[in-house]
Amino acid sequence: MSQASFKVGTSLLEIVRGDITQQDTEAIVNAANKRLAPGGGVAGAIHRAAGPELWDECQNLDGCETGEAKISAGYRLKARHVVHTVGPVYNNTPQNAVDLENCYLNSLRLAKENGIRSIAFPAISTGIFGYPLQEAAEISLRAVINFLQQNSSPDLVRFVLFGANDFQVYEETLQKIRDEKGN
Ligand code: AR6
Repeated sequence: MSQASFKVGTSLLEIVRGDITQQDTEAIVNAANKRLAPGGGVAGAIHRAAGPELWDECQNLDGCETGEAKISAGYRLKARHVVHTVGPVYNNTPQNAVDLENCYLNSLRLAKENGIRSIAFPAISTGIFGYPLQEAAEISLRAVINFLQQNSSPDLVRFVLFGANDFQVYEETLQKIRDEKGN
């Protein structure tokens, strides 16, 4: 089954295999570029599914720095909001991990500030930006788990993995972290 879930504090952490543009969470996260322009990968898919109004709004958001997050409406998506965050371009320096963790934490903070109760993330930076999947899985899962242990919202955080291999890596990494924590 391409789905796994586990309770963290009062919230639910899910990993699923699927397409982020089809998620019915209140917000989906876009693995964006600094201009918040449509681009390829997840960003291109989200802009296509949301319609041209999304790019119109993004042009007024004043861009986004690496590790930071901005919020917009979702337009034709099922999700009411898109949280745009810019992952690091992988170059194997320690700053990469800090930036990637900040993408998740700043997206979650912005969601919380906006009263968003459910949010879906893609595997930020692991496509065009070249972040090794295993390392990215570990950083992103730990960031979300730590956030949910310290905050009572959002109620649901879902990782949406596009490929079977990506899902498997996330599933195994989540299991490893749970074993370490003894649950
Ligand atoms: N749903 C879920 N995951 C997806 C989908 C989808 N519809 N499509 C691709 N993925 P990427 P990055 C996975 O390259 O590495 C853009 O041009 C994909 O398999 O979208 O952060 C932006 O404008 C991979 O695992 O994002 C930036 O310039 C993951 O999503 C740049 O690419 C991220 O791949 C950002 O690169």
